[in-house]
Formats: sequence, C-alpha cells, structure tokens
Amino acid sequence: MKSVLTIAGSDPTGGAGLQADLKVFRAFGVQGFSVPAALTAQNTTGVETVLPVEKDFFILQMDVLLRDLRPDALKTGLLYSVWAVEAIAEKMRIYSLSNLVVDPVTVSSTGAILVDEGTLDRIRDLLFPLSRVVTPNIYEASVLTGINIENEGDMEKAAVRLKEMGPEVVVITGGHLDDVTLDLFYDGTGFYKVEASKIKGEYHGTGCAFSSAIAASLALGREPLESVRRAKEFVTEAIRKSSHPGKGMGLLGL
Ligand code: PXL
Repeated sequence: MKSVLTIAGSDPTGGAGLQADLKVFRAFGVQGFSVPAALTAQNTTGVETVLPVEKDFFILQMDVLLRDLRPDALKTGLLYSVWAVEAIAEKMRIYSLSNLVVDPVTVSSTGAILVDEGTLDRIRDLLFPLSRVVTPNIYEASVLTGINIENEGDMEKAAVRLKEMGPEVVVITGGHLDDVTLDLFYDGTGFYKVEASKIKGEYHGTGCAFSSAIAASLALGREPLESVRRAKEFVTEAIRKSSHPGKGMGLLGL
C-alpha cells in the first residue's frame, strides 16, 4: 500500500489539520502517517490558541518514524515555527524523501495567525525548492510575491513569481469568477484553470483536504495536473457532503 506523511497541526474539530488529512488519505486508499507540528484549541467558530510542539520532541517524532519507514509522499500544513521548517528540510535530505506538497498555511479562515515571525519566508526559501507542488491561496500568494492579486492576470503573474522560488508546480487556490471557483495551475510551461461550481457558505479545511488529496495522488504515481484535478473534484464533493455540527463553519464530509 502506498503511504503519505502529513506534518501539520492538530484540529480538534477534525475539519482541518492532520485529522482531516488522515481522512483524505483513507479516502484515496493510501496509508497515512502523521507528525503534529502544533496543537490548536479551536471549534467551528475559530482558533483560540496555537501551541507549537516542543522542538526536540518534534524532531524526535520525525526521526523515530522515518528510521523505520519511508512514505511515498508527504505534505506540510500548519508548521508554526521556523525551526519546524528547517528540521523538515533537513529530514527530507537525510531520509531521501520526495513528492512534497507544501500548503503554506498562514491564517485560519476566521483570521487567526498560524505562523510565527519569519516562518513563511523560511517555507519559501527551504521547502519550495524541495517541493513538487505548492498550494498557496490568494492571500498567501499575495504575501509571498508582493503582488496584490485582484484578477486572473494577477494570479498568473504571481504563479510565475512563485514558480521561480523553486517548486515543480504552483497551484494558486481560491480564485472566483461569477459562480465558478478557480484554481490556477502553473508548471513553467502552461497555465491550466481548474474550475468547479461555487457552493455557498464558509467551509473549514478545504486547503488541508486539497493539498492532502494531491499528495495522495502523487504517492499513487499520478502526474501533478491529474492529481490537482482529482483533488479539486474530491474537495468539491466533500463540500457537498459537509455538515454543521457546531455554531460556526461547516465541516467537510470526508
Ligand atoms: O486551514 C488552515 C489550517 C490548517 N491546520 C490547522 C488549522 C487550520 C485552520 O484553522 O486549524 C490545524
């Protein structure tokens, strides 16, 4: 059985974070491994606090796991700390890991800050060059490139700039065109629009599920564009099957 490792934050609602990632891996028929980089105290109305896992223990979790087995792909989500980013880059080299998908998580859908100072820069400098696919949303793409993204042309300019930072493929998520949601795929040769019809409402964890689904498909040997198309379909279906167990956002039906 192919396998994927998620290095991400814990979300007690299971709507985002590594709990969501593991459900996605199961849906794709791959074995899921998980190393928490941070814990959150949150519910469907928002994130109250983020607590990074202690540095040496975070590194120990990776070493103990990776001494024993080698995942076919990995994804990173909420990492919070600069040192977590540095440790992942080092472990990728030591354990010859490939098929990295980076979701450069910075803020939650309700506006909570999920990164320490300097972490996003470190993700760009250390993880982007090692990654097959990076999946910034419009906000993250704007911060990373300094381009204020307001339309599709801006998305293309930002994608070119992000590609120069080293990943094999860039997917900027969360564009909107009338009643369609648009993700822009760029591999250095062409732009591909990955579209789905927009479903009303606010859903938590779509970015986590999307990047996990891409990593699962890469582990199964699919090419990046095919992986992104399937991931978009998967997330759209999960939104359709979502539920509202709390007072805030909907949780994906994973
Ligand atoms: O959606 C980004 C995200 C990722 N990971 C965890 C989160 C969130 C947003 O709240 O809680 C654990």
